[in-house]
Amino acid sequence: MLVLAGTMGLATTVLAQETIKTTLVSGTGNDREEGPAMICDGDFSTKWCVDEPSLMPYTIILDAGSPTSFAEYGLVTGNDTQDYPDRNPVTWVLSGSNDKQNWTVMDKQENDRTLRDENYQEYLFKPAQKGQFRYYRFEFKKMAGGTRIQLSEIILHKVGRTVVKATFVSGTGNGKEGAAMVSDGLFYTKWCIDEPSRMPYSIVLDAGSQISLCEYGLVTGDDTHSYSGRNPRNWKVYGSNDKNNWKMLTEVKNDRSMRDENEQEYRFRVKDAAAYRYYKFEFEKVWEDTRIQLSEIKLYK
Ligand SMILES: [Ca+2]
Repeated sequence: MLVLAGTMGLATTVLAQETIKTTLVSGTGNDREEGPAMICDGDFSTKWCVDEPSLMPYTIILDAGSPTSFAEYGLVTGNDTQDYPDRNPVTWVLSGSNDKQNWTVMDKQENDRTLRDENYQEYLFKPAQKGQFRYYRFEFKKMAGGTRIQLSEIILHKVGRTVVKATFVSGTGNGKEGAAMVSDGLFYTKWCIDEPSRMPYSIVLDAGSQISLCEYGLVTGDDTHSYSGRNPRNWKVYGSNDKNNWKMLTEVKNDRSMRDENEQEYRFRVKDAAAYRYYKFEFEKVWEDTRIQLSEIKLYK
């Protein structure tokens, strides 16, 4: 297991999840230190960083050794993406092949804003089209700003994450914008509360059975863009099997990754924790003032 430098108090640990060992076939750029080979050397501290507009789309072709299928791929941001978020790719195509000549498109992302201004952070994508291929080609066509791309790794995961159908147990606030709105499965319904005397605001969810939580998603409200500052800033996540004894799993302080965007999901990693049935979120601080709003909280195993 590779343990990364913590960012913003978030437990950023690559899970002991099976990954496919790949080698580089070819890629854009010939810089040694920041060349394409850095994308699959298994080291987050080295990166691929290219700014050659005439060579766009920037391409990476990986060799899985033999025809292999995978469930999800991860793009890992660079060592200084917090300072240079414009280098994150937003538009790309992923294709698979067994002969490096005939390519099957597996995934297309256009103006995707999943990658954020965080260093060494992995963002996962499920390909729309599955297949068993030896070679995988990534063509990066557009970056968040400018023409320079940087990524520290591309990782192919054999096993994907599954969203857990969680039900609401309890939380701070009732009614039309009550706490239960965070687990009704709808992005356009939200939990919105401003009662400072009841802080920290809490949400308890029931995963239905014991699960080992590997990620959770916080989804912003339907009008967060117009009403900025309602995203949580400091929070803790706990697990329990009896709703009495709670074990803290992760703590986030001064989170800056959630943006003032509507109905946008931000996923957070949890260090491999024991299995629990109940999960409690305690929101201690909101970005501005004391009103919080979230449209959903999602659990992933
Ligand atoms: Ca909702």
